[in-house]
Amino acid sequence: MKLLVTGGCGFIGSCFIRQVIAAHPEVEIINLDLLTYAGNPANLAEIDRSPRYRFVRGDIRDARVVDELVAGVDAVVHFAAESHVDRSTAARAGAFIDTNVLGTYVLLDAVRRLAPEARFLQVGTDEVYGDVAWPAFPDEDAPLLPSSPYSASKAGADLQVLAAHRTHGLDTVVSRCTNNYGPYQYPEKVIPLFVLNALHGEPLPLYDGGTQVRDWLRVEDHCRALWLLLERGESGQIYNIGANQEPEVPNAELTRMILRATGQPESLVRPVQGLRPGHDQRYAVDTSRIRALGWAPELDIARGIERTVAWYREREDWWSPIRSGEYRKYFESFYGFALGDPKRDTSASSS
Ligand code: NAD
Ligand code: TDX
Repeated sequence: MKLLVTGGCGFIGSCFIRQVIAAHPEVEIINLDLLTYAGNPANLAEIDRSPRYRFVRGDIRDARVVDELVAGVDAVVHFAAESHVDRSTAARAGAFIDTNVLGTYVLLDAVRRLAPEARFLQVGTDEVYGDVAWPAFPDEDAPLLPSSPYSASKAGADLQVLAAHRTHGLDTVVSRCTNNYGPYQYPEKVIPLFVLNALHGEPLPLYDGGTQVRDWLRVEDHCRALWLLLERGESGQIYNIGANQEPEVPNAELTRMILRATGQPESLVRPVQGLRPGHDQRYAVDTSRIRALGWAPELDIARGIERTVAWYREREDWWSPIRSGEYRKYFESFYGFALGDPKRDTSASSS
Protein backbone atom coordinates (compact mmCIF):
# COMPACT_ATOMS: atom_id res chain seq x y z
CA MET A 1 0.00 0.00 0.00
CA LYS A 2 1.35 3.39 -0.99
CA LEU A 3 0.29 6.50 0.94
CA LEU A 4 0.79 10.18 0.20
CA VAL A 5 0.80 12.04 3.51
CA THR A 6 0.71 15.84 3.41
CA GLY A 7 2.06 17.94 6.28
CA GLY A 8 3.84 14.92 7.76
CA CYS A 9 6.56 17.02 9.41
CA GLY A 10 4.00 18.70 11.68
CA PHE A 11 2.79 17.56 15.08
CA ILE A 12 0.00 15.10 14.16
CA GLY A 13 1.23 14.06 10.70
CA SER A 14 4.60 13.02 12.12
CA CYS A 15 2.93 10.92 14.81
CA PHE A 16 0.83 9.22 12.13
CA ILE A 17 3.93 8.44 10.02
CA ARG A 18 5.92 7.11 13.00
CA GLN A 19 3.00 4.89 14.02
CA VAL A 20 2.27 3.54 10.52
CA ILE A 21 5.90 2.83 9.62
CA ALA A 22 6.30 0.94 12.91
CA ALA A 23 3.03 -1.02 12.79
CA HIS A 24 2.37 -1.73 9.09
CA PRO A 25 5.34 -3.24 7.23
CA GLU A 26 3.37 -3.36 3.96
CA VAL A 27 2.97 0.44 3.81
CA GLU A 28 5.18 2.89 1.90
CA ILE A 29 4.84 6.60 2.67
CA ILE A 30 5.65 9.72 0.68
CA ASN A 31 5.54 12.82 2.88
CA LEU A 32 4.89 16.13 1.07
CA ASP A 33 5.63 19.03 3.39
CA LEU A 34 6.57 22.65 2.75
CA LEU A 35 8.45 22.96 6.06
CA THR A 36 6.77 26.14 7.24
CA TYR A 37 7.67 27.37 10.75
CA ALA A 38 5.55 24.43 12.05
CA GLY A 39 7.19 21.69 10.00
CA ASN A 40 10.20 20.05 11.62
CA PRO A 41 12.13 17.11 10.09
CA ALA A 42 13.43 16.31 13.60
CA ASN A 43 9.93 14.98 14.36
CA LEU A 44 10.71 12.07 12.03
CA ALA A 45 14.36 11.44 12.93
CA GLU A 46 13.57 7.92 14.19
CA ILE A 47 12.18 6.71 10.82
CA ASP A 48 13.79 8.92 8.18
CA ARG A 49 16.18 6.17 7.09
CA SER A 50 13.41 3.66 6.55
CA PRO A 51 13.40 2.37 2.94
CA ARG A 52 9.59 2.68 3.11
CA TYR A 53 9.70 6.45 3.75
CA ARG A 54 10.41 9.29 1.33
CA PHE A 55 10.32 13.02 2.06
CA VAL A 56 9.53 15.64 -0.59
CA ARG A 57 9.76 19.29 0.30
CA GLY A 58 6.97 21.03 -1.59
CA ASP A 59 3.71 22.92 -1.49
CA ILE A 60 0.27 21.29 -1.68
CA ARG A 61 -0.83 24.35 -3.70
CA ASP A 62 1.69 23.48 -6.44
CA ALA A 63 -0.23 21.30 -8.93
CA ARG A 64 2.97 20.27 -10.73
CA VAL A 65 4.50 18.68 -7.62
CA VAL A 66 1.18 17.28 -6.41
CA ASP A 67 0.38 15.64 -9.78
CA GLU A 68 3.71 13.85 -9.80
CA LEU A 69 3.21 12.43 -6.31
CA VAL A 70 -0.49 11.55 -6.50
CA ALA A 71 -0.17 9.30 -9.57
CA GLY A 72 -0.02 5.70 -8.35
CA VAL A 73 -0.95 6.16 -4.68
CA ASP A 74 -3.61 4.09 -2.90
CA ALA A 75 -4.58 6.86 -0.49
CA VAL A 76 -3.91 10.48 0.46
CA VAL A 77 -3.91 11.40 4.15
CA HIS A 78 -4.20 15.17 4.25
CA PHE A 79 -2.77 16.91 7.33
CA ALA A 80 -1.03 19.95 5.76
CA ALA A 81 -2.54 23.19 7.01
CA GLU A 82 -1.99 26.48 8.74
CA SER A 83 -3.19 25.29 12.13
CA HIS A 84 -2.96 28.00 14.81
CA VAL A 85 -6.11 29.98 15.63
CA ASP A 86 -4.20 32.98 17.08
CA ARG A 87 -2.12 33.41 13.91
CA SER A 88 -5.35 33.46 11.90
CA THR A 89 -6.87 36.26 13.99
CA ALA A 90 -3.76 38.35 14.69
CA ALA A 91 -2.79 39.01 11.07
CA ARG A 92 -4.16 38.67 7.55
CA ALA A 93 -5.50 35.16 7.23
CA GLY A 94 -4.56 34.80 3.55
CA ALA A 95 -2.20 31.87 4.15
CA PHE A 96 -5.02 29.99 5.92
CA ILE A 97 -7.39 30.37 2.98
CA ASP A 98 -4.64 29.59 0.49
CA THR A 99 -3.24 26.45 2.09
CA ASN A 100 -6.32 25.08 3.80
CA VAL A 101 -8.92 25.68 1.08
CA LEU A 102 -7.03 26.05 -2.21
CA GLY A 103 -4.40 23.45 -1.20
CA THR A 104 -7.12 20.91 -0.43
CA TYR A 105 -8.73 21.59 -3.80
CA VAL A 106 -5.42 21.11 -5.65
CA LEU A 107 -5.00 17.70 -4.00
CA LEU A 108 -8.57 16.61 -4.76
CA ASP A 109 -8.25 17.71 -8.36
CA ALA A 110 -5.06 15.67 -8.76
CA VAL A 111 -6.72 12.60 -7.21
CA ARG A 112 -9.71 12.98 -9.57
CA ARG A 113 -7.48 13.05 -12.64
CA LEU A 114 -4.61 10.76 -11.69
CA ALA A 115 -5.69 8.35 -8.94
CA PRO A 116 -9.50 8.19 -9.08
CA GLU A 117 -9.62 4.96 -7.04
CA ALA A 118 -7.52 6.35 -4.19
CA ARG A 119 -9.08 7.06 -0.79
CA PHE A 120 -8.81 10.71 0.36
CA LEU A 121 -8.75 11.10 4.15
CA GLN A 122 -9.31 14.70 5.24
CA VAL A 123 -7.89 15.50 8.68
CA GLY A 124 -10.41 18.01 9.95
CA THR A 125 -11.29 19.68 13.21
CA ASP A 126 -14.24 19.86 15.61
CA GLU A 127 -13.82 23.67 15.55
CA VAL A 128 -15.96 23.74 12.40
CA TYR A 129 -19.04 23.30 14.65
CA GLY A 130 -18.19 26.55 16.44
CA ASP A 131 -18.98 27.37 20.05
CA VAL A 132 -21.01 24.48 21.54
CA ALA A 133 -23.21 25.35 24.53
CA TRP A 134 -23.37 22.80 27.37
CA PRO A 135 -24.90 20.15 27.29
CA ALA A 136 -24.85 19.75 23.48
CA PHE A 137 -22.63 17.20 21.69
CA PRO A 138 -22.92 17.91 17.94
CA ASP A 139 -22.98 14.85 15.72
CA GLU A 140 -21.66 14.81 12.15
CA ASP A 141 -24.90 16.31 10.74
CA ALA A 142 -24.72 19.43 12.94
CA PRO A 143 -24.46 22.78 11.14
CA LEU A 144 -21.04 24.28 10.48
CA LEU A 145 -20.65 27.54 12.42
CA PRO A 146 -16.91 28.27 12.49
CA SER A 147 -15.81 31.27 14.58
CA SER A 148 -12.24 32.01 13.46
CA PRO A 149 -10.61 32.44 10.05
CA TYR A 150 -8.77 29.18 10.84
CA SER A 151 -11.91 27.13 11.50
CA ALA A 152 -13.73 28.79 8.58
CA SER A 153 -10.90 27.72 6.27
CA LYS A 154 -11.06 24.15 7.61
CA ALA A 155 -14.84 24.09 7.06
CA GLY A 156 -14.17 25.22 3.48
CA ALA A 157 -11.75 22.33 3.05
CA ASP A 158 -14.24 19.77 4.42
CA LEU A 159 -16.90 21.05 2.02
CA GLN A 160 -14.53 20.71 -0.95
CA VAL A 161 -13.93 17.09 0.05
CA LEU A 162 -17.64 16.30 0.43
CA ALA A 163 -18.37 17.94 -2.92
CA ALA A 164 -15.65 15.89 -4.63
CA HIS A 165 -17.33 12.72 -3.34
CA ARG A 166 -20.76 13.77 -4.55
CA THR A 167 -19.74 15.30 -7.89
CA HIS A 168 -16.82 13.15 -8.97
CA GLY A 169 -17.45 9.99 -6.95
CA LEU A 170 -14.13 10.22 -5.13
CA ASP A 171 -13.61 7.81 -2.23
CA THR A 172 -13.43 10.37 0.59
CA VAL A 173 -13.60 10.27 4.40
CA VAL A 174 -13.70 13.43 6.54
CA SER A 175 -12.53 13.24 10.16
CA ARG A 176 -13.19 15.99 12.72
CA CYS A 177 -11.06 15.68 15.82
CA THR A 178 -10.93 17.63 19.07
CA ASN A 179 -7.77 19.26 20.50
CA ASN A 180 -4.67 17.07 20.39
CA TYR A 181 -1.66 17.08 22.72
CA GLY A 182 1.52 15.05 23.21
CA PRO A 183 5.13 14.84 22.02
CA TYR A 184 6.52 17.10 19.24
CA GLN A 185 3.77 19.75 19.44
CA TYR A 186 4.98 23.22 18.44
CA PRO A 187 4.84 25.43 21.55
CA GLU A 188 2.42 28.00 20.15
CA LYS A 189 -0.42 25.67 21.26
CA VAL A 190 -1.46 25.96 24.89
CA ILE A 191 -0.20 22.66 26.37
CA PRO A 192 3.42 22.70 25.13
CA LEU A 193 3.55 26.48 25.64
CA PHE A 194 2.46 26.16 29.28
CA VAL A 195 4.64 23.09 29.92
CA LEU A 196 7.80 24.75 28.60
CA ASN A 197 7.10 28.07 30.32
CA ALA A 198 6.40 26.24 33.59
CA LEU A 199 9.64 24.25 33.28
CA HIS A 200 11.44 27.60 32.88
CA GLY A 201 9.58 29.35 35.70
CA GLU A 202 8.05 31.77 33.18
CA PRO A 203 4.47 33.15 33.08
CA LEU A 204 1.57 31.08 31.69
CA PRO A 205 -0.68 33.50 29.75
CA LEU A 206 -4.17 32.17 30.55
CA TYR A 207 -6.83 33.77 28.35
CA ASP A 208 -10.17 35.13 29.46
CA GLY A 209 -10.41 33.62 32.95
CA GLY A 210 -9.62 30.04 31.86
CA THR A 211 -13.29 28.98 31.90
CA GLN A 212 -13.18 27.63 28.32
CA VAL A 213 -13.48 23.89 27.71
CA ARG A 214 -11.58 21.79 25.16
CA ASP A 215 -11.85 17.99 24.80
CA TRP A 216 -8.16 17.01 24.95
CA LEU A 217 -7.12 13.87 23.06
CA ARG A 218 -3.66 12.31 23.09
CA VAL A 219 -2.17 12.52 19.58
CA GLU A 220 -1.44 8.77 19.42
CA ASP A 221 -5.14 8.03 20.01
CA HIS A 222 -6.09 10.40 17.18
CA CYS A 223 -3.64 8.72 14.79
CA ARG A 224 -5.00 5.24 15.61
CA ALA A 225 -8.45 6.57 14.76
CA LEU A 226 -7.18 7.91 11.42
CA TRP A 227 -5.68 4.54 10.47
CA LEU A 228 -8.99 2.88 11.30
CA LEU A 229 -10.84 5.34 9.05
CA LEU A 230 -8.36 4.75 6.25
CA GLU A 231 -9.06 1.02 6.45
CA ARG A 232 -12.71 0.88 7.52
CA GLY A 233 -14.32 4.32 7.25
CA GLU A 234 -17.40 4.42 5.04
CA SER A 235 -16.88 6.24 1.77
CA GLY A 236 -18.42 9.75 1.71
CA GLN A 237 -18.87 9.72 5.50
CA ILE A 238 -17.80 12.17 8.24
CA TYR A 239 -16.45 10.93 11.61
CA ASN A 240 -16.06 12.99 14.78
CA ILE A 241 -13.12 11.95 16.98
CA GLY A 242 -12.74 13.01 20.61
CA ALA A 243 -11.97 11.90 24.15
CA ASN A 244 -15.31 12.94 25.73
CA GLN A 245 -13.58 13.90 29.01
CA GLU A 246 -15.79 13.22 31.99
CA PRO A 247 -15.88 15.63 33.80
CA GLU A 248 -14.96 18.26 31.23
CA VAL A 249 -11.67 20.09 31.79
CA PRO A 250 -11.70 23.92 31.68
CA ASN A 251 -8.42 25.63 30.75
CA ALA A 252 -7.85 26.77 34.37
CA GLU A 253 -7.98 23.13 35.55
CA LEU A 254 -5.70 22.04 32.70
CA THR A 255 -3.25 24.75 33.80
CA ARG A 256 -3.32 23.43 37.40
CA MET A 257 -2.56 19.91 36.10
CA ILE A 258 0.48 21.27 34.24
CA LEU A 259 1.66 23.21 37.29
CA ARG A 260 1.32 20.11 39.50
CA ALA A 261 3.18 17.92 36.99
CA THR A 262 6.01 20.46 36.69
CA GLY A 263 6.10 21.23 40.45
CA GLN A 264 5.49 24.95 39.92
CA PRO A 265 3.29 27.42 41.88
CA GLU A 266 -0.05 28.92 40.72
CA SER A 267 1.57 32.37 40.90
CA LEU A 268 3.06 31.66 37.45
CA VAL A 269 -0.40 32.09 35.89
CA ARG A 270 -0.69 35.46 34.13
CA PRO A 271 -4.34 36.26 33.34
CA VAL A 272 -4.70 37.96 29.96
CA GLN A 273 -7.76 39.35 28.18
CA GLY A 274 -8.57 40.08 24.56
CA LEU A 275 -5.74 38.15 22.85
CA ARG A 276 -8.26 35.79 21.21
CA PRO A 277 -11.15 37.71 19.69
CA GLY A 278 -14.18 35.47 19.12
CA HIS A 279 -12.80 32.97 21.68
CA ASP A 280 -15.00 29.85 21.61
CA GLN A 281 -16.20 28.86 25.09
CA ARG A 282 -16.66 25.13 24.62
CA TYR A 283 -15.94 22.37 22.11
CA ALA A 284 -17.48 18.90 22.41
CA VAL A 285 -18.58 16.28 19.91
CA ASP A 286 -20.70 13.14 19.70
CA THR A 287 -18.22 10.36 18.88
CA SER A 288 -20.60 7.40 18.70
CA ARG A 289 -20.00 6.84 14.97
CA ILE A 290 -16.26 6.18 15.29
CA ARG A 291 -16.72 4.29 18.58
CA ALA A 292 -19.10 1.95 16.73
CA LEU A 293 -16.08 0.98 14.58
CA GLY A 294 -14.33 -0.18 17.75
CA TRP A 295 -12.15 2.86 18.54
CA ALA A 296 -11.69 4.29 22.02
CA PRO A 297 -8.99 6.53 23.51
CA GLU A 298 -6.38 4.70 25.59
CA LEU A 299 -4.99 7.47 27.79
CA ASP A 300 -6.85 9.82 30.15
CA ILE A 301 -5.89 13.48 30.45
CA ALA A 302 -4.28 13.32 33.93
CA ARG A 303 -1.82 10.56 32.93
CA GLY A 304 -1.46 12.11 29.49
CA ILE A 305 -0.31 15.42 30.95
CA GLU A 306 2.20 13.68 33.24
CA ARG A 307 3.67 11.77 30.29
CA THR A 308 3.73 14.90 28.15
CA VAL A 309 5.59 16.85 30.83
CA ALA A 310 8.08 13.97 31.19
CA TRP A 311 8.65 13.99 27.40
CA TYR A 312 9.32 17.75 27.25
CA ARG A 313 11.64 17.48 30.29
CA GLU A 314 13.70 14.87 28.46
CA ARG A 315 13.70 16.37 24.98
CA GLU A 316 15.59 19.63 25.31
CA ASP A 317 17.37 18.58 22.09
CA TRP A 318 14.00 18.97 20.35
CA TRP A 319 12.63 22.16 21.88
CA SER A 320 15.79 24.15 22.45
CA PRO A 321 16.33 25.06 18.74
CA ILE A 322 12.66 26.14 18.56
CA ARG A 323 12.72 28.27 21.70
CA SER A 324 15.91 30.02 20.67
CA GLY A 325 14.78 30.84 17.11
CA GLU A 326 11.96 32.67 15.30
CA TYR A 327 9.54 31.48 17.98
CA ARG A 328 10.94 33.99 20.52
CA LYS A 329 10.02 36.87 18.20
CA TYR A 330 6.53 35.46 17.63
CA PHE A 331 6.05 35.02 21.37
CA GLU A 332 7.15 38.54 22.29
CA SER A 333 5.19 40.28 19.56
CA PHE A 334 2.01 38.29 20.29
CA TYR A 335 2.09 38.18 24.11
CA GLY A 336 3.85 41.51 24.74
CA PHE A 337 6.50 40.04 27.03
CA ALA A 338 9.74 38.25 26.26
CA LEU A 339 10.80 34.71 27.14
CA GLY A 340 13.88 34.54 29.37
CA ASP A 341 17.45 34.11 28.25
CA PRO A 342 17.72 30.89 26.14
CA LYS A 343 21.07 30.16 27.87
CA ARG A 344 19.06 29.35 31.00
CA ASP A 345 17.28 26.55 29.17
CA THR A 346 19.72 23.77 30.06
CA SER A 347 19.47 24.21 33.82
CA ALA A 348 15.69 24.80 33.74
CA SER A 349 14.88 21.60 31.87
CA SER A 350 16.97 19.37 34.10
CA SER A 351 15.63 20.81 37.36
P1 NAD B 1 1.08 21.65 12.43
O1 NAD B 1 0.95 23.12 12.30
O2 NAD B 1 1.91 21.08 13.54
O3 NAD B 1 1.65 21.01 11.07
C1 NAD B 1 1.24 21.45 9.82
C2 NAD B 1 2.23 20.89 8.78
O4 NAD B 1 1.77 21.27 7.48
C3 NAD B 1 3.63 21.43 8.93
O5 NAD B 1 4.57 20.37 8.83
C4 NAD B 1 3.78 22.40 7.76
O6 NAD B 1 5.11 22.53 7.29
C5 NAD B 1 2.87 21.75 6.73
N1 NAD B 1 2.36 22.70 5.73
C6 NAD B 1 1.78 23.91 5.96
N2 NAD B 1 1.44 24.50 4.81
C7 NAD B 1 1.80 23.64 3.81
C8 NAD B 1 1.70 23.67 2.40
N3 NAD B 1 1.17 24.73 1.75
N4 NAD B 1 2.16 22.60 1.69
C9 NAD B 1 2.71 21.52 2.32
N5 NAD B 1 2.84 21.46 3.65
C10 NAD B 1 2.39 22.49 4.39
O7 NAD B 1 -0.40 21.10 12.51
P2 NAD B 1 -1.01 19.88 13.35
O8 NAD B 1 -1.37 20.36 14.70
O9 NAD B 1 -0.11 18.70 13.19
O10 NAD B 1 -2.37 19.65 12.55
C11 NAD B 1 -2.40 18.79 11.42
C12 NAD B 1 -3.79 18.79 10.84
O11 NAD B 1 -4.73 18.35 11.83
C13 NAD B 1 -4.29 20.17 10.38
O12 NAD B 1 -5.01 20.00 9.20
C14 NAD B 1 -5.19 20.62 11.52
O13 NAD B 1 -6.18 21.50 11.05
C15 NAD B 1 -5.78 19.31 11.97
N6 NAD B 1 -6.19 19.24 13.37
C16 NAD B 1 -5.35 19.64 14.36
C17 NAD B 1 -5.73 19.51 15.69
C18 NAD B 1 -4.81 19.92 16.81
O14 NAD B 1 -5.23 19.89 17.97
N7 NAD B 1 -3.57 20.29 16.56
C19 NAD B 1 -7.00 18.98 15.99
C20 NAD B 1 -7.85 18.59 14.94
C21 NAD B 1 -7.42 18.71 13.63
O1 TDX C 1 -1.41 31.11 25.35
C1 TDX C 1 -2.54 30.58 25.33
N1 TDX C 1 -3.36 30.75 26.41
C2 TDX C 1 -4.63 30.23 26.48
O2 TDX C 1 -5.33 30.40 27.48
C3 TDX C 1 -3.02 29.81 24.22
C4 TDX C 1 -2.15 29.59 23.01
C5 TDX C 1 -4.30 29.29 24.29
N2 TDX C 1 -5.08 29.49 25.38
C6 TDX C 1 -6.44 28.90 25.40
C7 TDX C 1 -7.27 29.18 24.16
C8 TDX C 1 -8.12 27.93 24.04
O3 TDX C 1 -9.28 28.09 24.85
O4 TDX C 1 -6.26 27.48 25.42
C9 TDX C 1 -7.25 26.83 24.62
C10 TDX C 1 -6.55 25.99 23.57
O5 TDX C 1 -5.89 26.86 22.66
P1 TDX C 1 -4.95 26.29 21.47
O6 TDX C 1 -3.94 25.37 22.05
O7 TDX C 1 -4.49 27.46 20.68
O8 TDX C 1 -5.98 25.36 20.69
P2 TDX C 1 -7.37 25.70 19.94
O9 TDX C 1 -7.48 27.11 19.61
O10 TDX C 1 -8.47 25.12 20.79
O11 TDX C 1 -7.18 24.87 18.57
C11 TDX C 1 -6.51 23.60 18.53
O12 TDX C 1 -7.42 22.52 18.50
C12 TDX C 1 -8.19 22.34 17.34
C13 TDX C 1 -5.59 23.53 17.31
O13 TDX C 1 -4.72 24.64 17.32
C14 TDX C 1 -6.37 23.47 16.04
O14 TDX C 1 -5.46 23.26 14.94
C15 TDX C 1 -7.34 22.32 16.09
O15 TDX C 1 -8.17 22.33 14.97
